[in-house]
Amino acid sequence: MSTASYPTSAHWGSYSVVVEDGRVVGARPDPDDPAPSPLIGNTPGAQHHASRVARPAVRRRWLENGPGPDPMRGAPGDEYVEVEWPRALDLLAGELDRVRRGYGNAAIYGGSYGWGSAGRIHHAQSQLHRFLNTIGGYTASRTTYSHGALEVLMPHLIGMPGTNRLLHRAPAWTQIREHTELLVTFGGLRVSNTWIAAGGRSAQTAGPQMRAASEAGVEFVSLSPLRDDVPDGVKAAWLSLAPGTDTAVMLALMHVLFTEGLADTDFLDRYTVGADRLRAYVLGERDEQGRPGGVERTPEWAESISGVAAGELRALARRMARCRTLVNVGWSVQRARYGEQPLWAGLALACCLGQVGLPGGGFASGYGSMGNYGGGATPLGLPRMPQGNNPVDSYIPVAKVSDMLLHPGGSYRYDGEDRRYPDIRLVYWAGGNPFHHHQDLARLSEAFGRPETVVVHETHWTATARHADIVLPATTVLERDDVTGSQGDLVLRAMRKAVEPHGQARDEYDTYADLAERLGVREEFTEGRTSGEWMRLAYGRWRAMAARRGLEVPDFDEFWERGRLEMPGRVEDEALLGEFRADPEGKALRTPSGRIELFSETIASFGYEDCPGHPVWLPGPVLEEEPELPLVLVANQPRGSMHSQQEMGAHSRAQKVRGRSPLRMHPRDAEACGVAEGDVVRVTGPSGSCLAGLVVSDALRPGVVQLSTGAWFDPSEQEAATCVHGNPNALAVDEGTSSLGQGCTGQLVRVRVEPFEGPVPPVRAYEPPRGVAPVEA
Ligand SMILES: Nc1nc2c(c(=O)[nH]1)N[C@H]1C(S)=C(S)[C@@H](COP(=O)(O)OP(=O)(O)OC[C@H]3O[C@@H](n4cnc5c(=O)[nH]c(N)nc54)[C@H](O)[C@@H]3O)O[C@H]1N2
Ligand SMILES: Nc1nc2c(c(=O)[nH]1)N[C@H]1C(S)=C(S)[C@@H](COP(=O)(O)OP(=O)(O)OC[C@H]3O[C@@H](n4cnc5c(=O)[nH]c(N)nc54)[C@H](O)[C@@H]3O)O[C@H]1N2
Ligand SMILES: [Mo]
Repeated sequence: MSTASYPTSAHWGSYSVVVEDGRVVGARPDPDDPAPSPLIGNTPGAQHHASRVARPAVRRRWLENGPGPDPMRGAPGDEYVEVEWPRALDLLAGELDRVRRGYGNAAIYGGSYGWGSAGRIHHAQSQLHRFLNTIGGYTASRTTYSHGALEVLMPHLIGMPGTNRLLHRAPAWTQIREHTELLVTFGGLRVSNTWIAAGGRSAQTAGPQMRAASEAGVEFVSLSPLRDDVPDGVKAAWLSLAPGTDTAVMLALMHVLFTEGLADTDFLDRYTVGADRLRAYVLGERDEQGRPGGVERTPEWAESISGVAAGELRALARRMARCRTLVNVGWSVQRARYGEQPLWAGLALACCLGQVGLPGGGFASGYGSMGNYGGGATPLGLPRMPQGNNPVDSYIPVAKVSDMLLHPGGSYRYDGEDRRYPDIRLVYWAGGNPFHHHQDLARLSEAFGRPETVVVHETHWTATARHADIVLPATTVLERDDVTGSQGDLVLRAMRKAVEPHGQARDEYDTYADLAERLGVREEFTEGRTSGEWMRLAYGRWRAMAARRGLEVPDFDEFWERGRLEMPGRVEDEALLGEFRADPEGKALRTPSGRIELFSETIASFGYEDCPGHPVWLPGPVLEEEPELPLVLVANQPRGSMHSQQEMGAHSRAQKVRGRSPLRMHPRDAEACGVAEGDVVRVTGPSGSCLAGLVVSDALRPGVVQLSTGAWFDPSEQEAATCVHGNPNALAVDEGTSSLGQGCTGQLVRVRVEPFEGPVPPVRAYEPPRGVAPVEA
């Protein structure tokens, strides 16, 4: 028997896999990782799981009837035919050619949202986009499910793309420990979320750093519906608030600052525009349109909405004004209807405190949402696979995918534009699982019935793969060479192949090269290189860029031999908008006013009722009393996995209750609903239902239940529930944050919870579809 250990990396960290006789049998944390993520325990079970895609497969109905809309796509019992690679590639190349000639390249949807894997060369989206660009382009997607509202709103307010500066250059935890006295976080600081970073982190430092900050005396206040949104060992005051009410709380905190003379008027005058409009609104002198009259946004008013005591809010506002305070708005808070408002109000609140741009003070968004925030920054990017240019300018905001497929030519509003959906004939997805991530899965299933052809590359038979006409098996990171790293982590890592590909799985690069060959553009796609040669080239280009900045890194061979390198040029002392604070004229922001826009003429000119010219209180749909749906469900990120990936692995499985995702509920609510610990329950929301396993806990605010995302969508017993496995998107509502951002709103939904009567149906989510032969790995 041969045993070896291979270092690898995933979005959930860097670790080693133990390989015995060609099979991954274990996962070992890196010895110098202070707090390794338990998600690595999912890898051995997932790598060789029976749900791996082993051979190219084509849906029988598509094969027999030809391309066309088909409401049967994804239906339980739908059958596949396994074919040889050359046949699959011929079919797909022919179909791509038919669609682009008949309808133009904009009829191909290649938005293909999703996290794929950590390696930067075999990055699924980059590969797909490079290929589609080579054959004439595609309809793309913009922004993310993570922070769609933020990405559109923030450039209007601070004149810089949010994700680059605002998020990645947030003050490091070391700076927080040194300078911050009070960290007020809306949406908690969920340590399990910090296990994740795009490209993975070399060591899980966020949890230990939060604890170190707490031990050093930084005070934490967590506003959240869950008490355990803060890591053990961090002393935090928990202000339990009703989901979707953060903006009311922020307006009330500003009310205290304005009425008690605590607002920093010098800062507001010098660095912001529109503070007077906002002040008049907060004090009830003006309504959201600037007309005389309105509601005074007092702490008592906010208490009646949020449930946080007025006295607590007054005390908090006073403390915030006295201390060096950092206001963090977690991304979950904006992943809901009117999600732009808490971001804008949070920034305005930080401006009223006058500490924006000071070390350890001001505004941030992303601590506790992902591991790299607070990790410091590097001026260098990462080696990457060049994607080329898309000659087609058609795109949608990413979370509009169902709308687009269901309403070709339909109109919608987005960031000041009146736009129309393209007419999509072919959907091409690689590295994402929309049947995990999108809201209202029954509607998404209907939408996937509309195009003529759906193509999916997958490692596993996900529900998305089961909605495809052509499914091509992709290698996992353990089956290929790659490099990775992540922003704010600064360690570039080699990822060496550890095992042979499962079945007939291939590197997507080679799949695209062969497709490009059939379409007469192999040379344009490959430029004569193998993927290994691209890796060297990408590294070499990155090294040259470093050299231009006077930074030295070893050559590729040395890096590959060593397995990792520290990226030079670490920056830890950033303060968001620090340069602007120091020199407001010379470093004026790229906003119309050159300042932070607490009132935006641009946004006001769009005339959106769901996002007017300054932050306002707009009660979202989860605050509408509905006797049929008395509870609010928080669909946050799972502790057991990253999204749907490796969700069948041991660590994730151990958290399930009777094979289903755990639904957490306060004991009082459990009693009222007539359900008990360990029960299989039915959760019903506006767009459908799912089954889940009950966990009773007093860490939740009464009236709130929690069912994290992740469960593989299982519609196999639809009489029992839309999904019998526990995917909250079976019941969530498919609606944008507002006409401005059109971001994902999957975090919150109204539900009812009932005992599930009758025989409990099996979970079939991981069984490959009919016609697919089992494979011994
Ligand atoms: N209700 C609700 N829904 C949400 C959220 C929420 O808060 N509430 N959060 C949202 C957020 S923030 C996000 S980012 C999304 C995440 O949603 P996704 O990013 O779609 O989720 P993943 O499970 O990571 O999907 C990645 C897929 O890529 C596959 N894959 C991995 N490696 C490769 C590869 O090399 N090649 C190919 N072809 N495939 C590969 C995996 O098997 C997996 O199926 O979910 C969103 N959905
Ligand atoms: N383990 C693990 N970690 C992950 C991921 C994963 O799948 N698994 N996904 C990663 C990805 S892609 C992303 S984008 C980030 C997302 O990062 P976030 O969006 O920050 O994470 P969530 O877990 O969705 O939400 C965090 C907490 O916000 C609280 N919350 C919900 N609604 C409200 C509200 O209205 N007000 C307030 N004040 N609090 C509220 C909930 O209690 C929840 O636990 O997480 C990343 N980290
Ligand atoms: Mo995300």
